[in-house]
Amino acid sequence: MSSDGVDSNGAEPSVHDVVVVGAGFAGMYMLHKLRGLGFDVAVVERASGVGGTWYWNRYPGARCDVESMQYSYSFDPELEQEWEWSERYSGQPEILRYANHVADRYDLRRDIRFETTVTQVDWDDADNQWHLQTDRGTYQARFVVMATGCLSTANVPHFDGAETFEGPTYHTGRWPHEGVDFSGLSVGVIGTGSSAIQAIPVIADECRELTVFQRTPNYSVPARNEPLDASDQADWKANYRERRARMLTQQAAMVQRLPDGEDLAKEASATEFDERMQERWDVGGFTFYRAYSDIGLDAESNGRVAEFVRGKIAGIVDDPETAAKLTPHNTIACKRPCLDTNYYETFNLSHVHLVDVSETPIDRISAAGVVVDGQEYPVDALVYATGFDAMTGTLLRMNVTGREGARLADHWDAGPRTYLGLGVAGFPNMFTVSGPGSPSVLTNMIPSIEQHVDWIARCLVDLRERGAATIEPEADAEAYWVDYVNAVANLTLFPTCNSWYLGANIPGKTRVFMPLPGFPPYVEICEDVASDNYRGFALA
Ligand code: N01
Repeated sequence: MSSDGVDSNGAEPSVHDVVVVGAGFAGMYMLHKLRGLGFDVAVVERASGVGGTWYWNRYPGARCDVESMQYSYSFDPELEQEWEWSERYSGQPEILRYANHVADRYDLRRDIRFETTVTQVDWDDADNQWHLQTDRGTYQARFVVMATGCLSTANVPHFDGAETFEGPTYHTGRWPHEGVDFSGLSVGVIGTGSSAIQAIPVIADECRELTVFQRTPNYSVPARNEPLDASDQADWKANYRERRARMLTQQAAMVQRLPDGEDLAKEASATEFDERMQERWDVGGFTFYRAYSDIGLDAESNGRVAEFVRGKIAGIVDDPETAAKLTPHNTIACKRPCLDTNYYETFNLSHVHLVDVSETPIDRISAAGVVVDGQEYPVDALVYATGFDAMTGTLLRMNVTGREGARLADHWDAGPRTYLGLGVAGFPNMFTVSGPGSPSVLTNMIPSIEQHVDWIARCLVDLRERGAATIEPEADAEAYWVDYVNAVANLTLFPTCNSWYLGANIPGKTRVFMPLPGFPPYVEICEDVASDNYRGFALA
């Protein structure tokens, strides 16, 4: 960028009040909200359509594990009433249709520049503006909102020889739009996280042979998906305000089908414990993990619940050796809990094979398959269900620099540092929606997104009314918040396993717990900060 604001191609930058990066559920609502408040907003989006995570994750079986009536926007009662969901948990195509409906209904597309990837984001102290470079021109704005999603940069682990593989390879998070026909093929799947657990039963239905390469076995609970009962949907719609309000009082911003248990798992009698867990296993969904109040907090209680699921695996999987390989021994619900439809059952099919790569990792990929411990497992197509560089990957890849050219990558060298998961010291007028340090991925994402967007919008209006040009977290407030998030996480069992919450899935990534457990107290703090003259932020 030259001093006269002209980019290297000689084109004038596109100048706005706010540039929003990303047109998923966060970016779309941010645009709609700020537009309604009179701001000039441009959204840049690397995909060719809206929907964010639901645009990219088109793998077979992709489905939300938050129930449909709760995984939707609440900001417009008319939208709530007019949209009809068809299943208890919506599949990816239906959620993407909903995202497109929202984009059309609120005429969002006219302010979204699709197929535009941000390559550099620089704050200029001289003009108090952000300057964004993209592969399709430059942008300039006083404010930038990173609505880039928590799971938007695919993790493709390095395997020697991967480039020599002669068949097609896919990553679950970048699935081809036209779909993939696996019929008659031998397919390999690497990974057994949420994406794989959903994809494996569906791919197994279609392909000739399926070989799953598992590094860590995973706990999974039945989702019990089913067509959404019309009277259930009507009941939700008739009571939406009260239900939405109740969702916001819950730790994960969603209500469950059964009331939360308030007692301790470790104190329950064997009969009472088994009956309660069985009831929740039969109902399906995350209510399973709310059976007792201490499942995520107390190792002994957690161990009882883990043992219950281990018993289920042993009961479902016919071959004892396969059952043993599929059986996890780590803390349950320490990694992101998975919900499934026939996951463990799939391993009873004679054409489905499980290869344990926990002790002998994948040696390499050959032209014809995957090599483990010197043995080649031939596959025609290979699916990487290997997850994401979560929460920080996308932000860091945009080469953000703040005051005096300080790099976000340096500021976050020892793990992400934010205040409230909303702002970063030294990076004025930059907001992160569902950023590290906020409840984000530990919650139902849409209410979390709405809370952040509403907070940011209120903040921008307040700044406009006060005539303030900049807002940024104070270094002390940020340091306090990083300690606070760590202290809260350390009260739980979350830090006891290797999860992407900790960055443990990416070689070399600093191990630090990134999201903040507990939605309601967090919302209260955000409200309090805003009402208390944006305590912890410097305004100028
Ligand atoms: O990714 P993951 P995901 N060699 O990181 C394995 C959300 N989501 O895409 O556990 C061999 O969970 C890795 O092994 P290990 C949800 O928040 C939601 O499945 O690290 N294996 C693991 O098994 C979820 O948590 C929904 O030892 C390797 C797998 O790959 C998040 O997205 C659906 C490996 C990655 O699992 C991410 O889920 C889907 C290697 N070198 C996703 N590297 C719903 O709403 C990695 N692995 C339902």
